[in-house]
Amino acid sequence: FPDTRLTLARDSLAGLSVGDALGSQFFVPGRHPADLAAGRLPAPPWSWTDDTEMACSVVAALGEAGRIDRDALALAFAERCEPYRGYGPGAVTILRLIRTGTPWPVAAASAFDGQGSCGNGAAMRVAPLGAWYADSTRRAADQARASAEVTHAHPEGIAGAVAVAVAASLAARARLDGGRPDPARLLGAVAGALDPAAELHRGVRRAAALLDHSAAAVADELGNGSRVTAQDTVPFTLWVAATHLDDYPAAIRACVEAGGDVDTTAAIAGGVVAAYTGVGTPGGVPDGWLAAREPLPDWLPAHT
Ligand code: 8NA
Ligand code: MG
Ligand code: MG
Ligand code: MG
Repeated sequence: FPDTRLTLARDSLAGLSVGDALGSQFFVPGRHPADLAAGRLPAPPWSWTDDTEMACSVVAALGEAGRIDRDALALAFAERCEPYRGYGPGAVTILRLIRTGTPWPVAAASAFDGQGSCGNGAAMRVAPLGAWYADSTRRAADQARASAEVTHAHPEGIAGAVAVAVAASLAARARLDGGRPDPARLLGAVAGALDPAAELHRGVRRAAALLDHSAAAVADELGNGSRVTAQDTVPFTLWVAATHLDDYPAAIRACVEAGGDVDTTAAIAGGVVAAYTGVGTPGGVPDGWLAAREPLPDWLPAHT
């Protein structure tokens, strides 16, 4: 099973990083989602952003220790942060504090006037962790919470990570079992893993009630990440993943067409879907898209 874990996590990371890198191309003025629908891809290389940089640290942490050590993960995030990658303003401050010796619980709790961050940054990096724990949604949720806490002290920021990890765990499990999860059951299981008091719990349940709606209508009601919070990002993104679980390119197109925080919606949906489809398979991450993405850092654990 250890080799399987790394393969599932690396496939999810491929989908996450390609979604991030391709999605962020649509922030370039003059580039239109219709280009993607028509098969006109941006010229490579597609640079990845903070979403991928942090996800690589999560996968490396699992590869090294087999679990999340919060102190080590906080330091890895802080030391590997290349600030030009498009980090959120709260994240930049938290990571600078950690880098200069502030303990992560203090740094994370001080963000946003002591509320902690409910940014979508803990959710954007966590799908490969869910794929790693394909054998247990409970363990996926526990470890997602640990991976989130080092930067996101706000309960909604943490719930966003739990939701995405549980979805990716179920997607990877379905791949191993050779089944295809029903979208309503997948979203229902994700909602069941969340605190019923969380706004995100309501958002995911609402997503499950909108399965026969268009992506545009769902984004309109649930948000497309334009506020860059977990609550505004994760319900729509998991709706996309659940309804396009066997078609990676279609999931990415749905995120791009919805607009908003496109690097992050495409990273999250791409990470969950690729945990199910894999890479270079029918409906999977296209080999050509992977080749167009900027290479990942060389400190990542290799496929065995
Ligand atoms: P963060 O902790 O800075 O949070 C991101 C944003 O969420 C903040 O800038 C706030 O606007 C909002 N926010 C967070 N906590 C609170 C709160 N308690 N009350 C009110 N608003 C709050 O960083 P992060 O790592 O969570 O963010 C990740 C996102 O930043 C990703 O989308 C990533 O791609 C990047 N990013 C996105 C955009 C964009 O698409 N507009 C721009 C820059 C950076
Ligand atoms: Mg980004
Ligand atoms: Mg963050
Ligand atoms: Mg983003």
